[in-house]
Amino acid sequence: MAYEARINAVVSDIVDGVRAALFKHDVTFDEYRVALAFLLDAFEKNDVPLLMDVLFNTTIVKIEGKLMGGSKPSLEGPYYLENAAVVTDRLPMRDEDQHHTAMQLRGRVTGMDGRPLARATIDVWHSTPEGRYSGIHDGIPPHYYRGKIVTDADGRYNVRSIMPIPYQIPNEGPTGALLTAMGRHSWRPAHVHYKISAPGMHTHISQAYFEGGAYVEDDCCEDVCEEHVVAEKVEDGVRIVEVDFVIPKATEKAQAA
Ligand code: MBD
Ligand code: FE
Repeated sequence: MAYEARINAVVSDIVDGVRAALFKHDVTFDEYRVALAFLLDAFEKNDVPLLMDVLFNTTIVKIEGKLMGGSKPSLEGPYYLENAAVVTDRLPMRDEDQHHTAMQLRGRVTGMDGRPLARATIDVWHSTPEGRYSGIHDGIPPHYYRGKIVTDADGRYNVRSIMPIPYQIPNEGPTGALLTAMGRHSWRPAHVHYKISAPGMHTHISQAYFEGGAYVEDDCCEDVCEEHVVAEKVEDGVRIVEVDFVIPKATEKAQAA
């Protein structure tokens, strides 16, 4: 479809969908003004990325997963940092956090043909035991609880860290106010972020969640899917987070319907 025709088709359908909702609920002028003020406030306070994470980003993620094939993707979230250090056995952390429940991130990366992806880079990042992110929130050295893992010749990775906890997304701003006004909360289940890159391959972004954890069934960002919930498994007191990834080539993208 030509560029212009596609923009027209997508935008017209979005507008039709919104108009239908406005009619359905007989939205008043007062409510319309509140909505307009809300949008201006969200822009002014740079809260639009978070708002989009909560409302629409998961939809685009699902579409990408459908178009690309391979493992299902997840939201990237706002806290990826490009320049994490390469780690070989454990993510750097504060000394006082060493006593928290350990977790072992391990698994295997393959292509769509089932062959191992050697020397792929897996960026992993997760919250501190207080539900904060290094380099973003105050007081935590920026390289803690983050790292780039490089897969071995068999596509495997294996790195130690400590368990994150459920995390409350920033809720002092307009997005938090909207969730509260809707009677919703702003919690995400404990999660680990992954970003996998290798030359010529599609960059795959994912998250892992913990079976039975708080908010797994009720993520405010609606990102959790069954495939990303890791079954409870403990070896010598260490929570095993075993996740395999199947990554398409950058050129393997399926044709849009
Ligand atoms: C997060 O840590 C996150 O993962 C998402 C998706 C949104 C806000 C904060
Ligand atoms: Fe996160």
